[in-house]
Amino acid sequence: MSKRRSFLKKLTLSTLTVSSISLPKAFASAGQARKPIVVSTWQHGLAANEAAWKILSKGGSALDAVEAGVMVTEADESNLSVGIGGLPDREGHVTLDACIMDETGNAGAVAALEDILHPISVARAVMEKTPHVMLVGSGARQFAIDQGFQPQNLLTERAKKEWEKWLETSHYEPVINIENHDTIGMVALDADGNLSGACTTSGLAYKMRGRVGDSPIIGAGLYVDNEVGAATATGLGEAVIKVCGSHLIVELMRQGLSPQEACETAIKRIARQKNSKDFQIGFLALNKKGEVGSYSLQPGFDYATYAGEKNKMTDVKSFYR
Ligand code: SD4
Repeated sequence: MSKRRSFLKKLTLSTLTVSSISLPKAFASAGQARKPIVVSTWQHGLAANEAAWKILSKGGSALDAVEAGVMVTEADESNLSVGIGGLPDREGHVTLDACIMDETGNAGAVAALEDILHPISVARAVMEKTPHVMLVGSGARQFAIDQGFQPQNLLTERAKKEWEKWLETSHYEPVINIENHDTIGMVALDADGNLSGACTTSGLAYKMRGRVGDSPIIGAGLYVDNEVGAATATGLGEAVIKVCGSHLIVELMRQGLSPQEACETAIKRIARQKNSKDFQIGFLALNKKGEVGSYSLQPGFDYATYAGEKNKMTDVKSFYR
């Protein structure tokens, strides 16, 4: 028998022997992923996670879960930075950005979309029904209407009043933490071990007309690689775009970093940017094993995790104190 064949024979035998012995529990579970699990940014992540969990806990897909999850935030008028009720641009238009990625690496996005309540569902339609990844502005709006989405006014009385107050000075400064109302980024691992993610926002309040942040940009506000993990971002989009933040984190995880180490490395990269003391960035990452990591530039960022029986908030450590 050749050396190689005898080696293979031994290997098969030893494999058989090991698998026929019952292993201690801890050993047997080593290597098993913590799933299903869903994580999402900020306090509003709790309600979003509830909707996602309804799907995940019944064995549904991570893709369906993240879409349903962030739709809760999009429809919440009390939230001033996602969907209806979002603060408008400086000309008074509510313009929405969103993207979604599935476990096959497919992606869809909309940017500067107006009058449509659920940009995440339009992003999903772009992914599933067009040969493109991203539609913007009036083209995105027209596509949504063609798909049966009903146009409606998204500028609430409250947001309009805030904008009118802002107009008195027209002083523009991206606020560090918008009192826990912020972009929702959500990533999930389903019972089948598949990852997906979604990210949706009305962007920075009083931005220039036409400004697009990181949230709808694949690789910036969100990235999913089903072999490795997923990441999402919140905060000053310009800073995230410049380092391809979410893609950077997924690539760092591919090289062996934990989600926590990857988020910290990406934040440290951003901390080198000019004026990094004056803005906020928060990253949230989940790997294939269901391990979660998060890190922010400034204090004040938190995220929600639903796994097992619990849906809970976690405060995030930051680079600056
Ligand atoms: C943006 N990243 O448009 C989004 C908004 C956000 O804190 O997360 N604000 O830049």
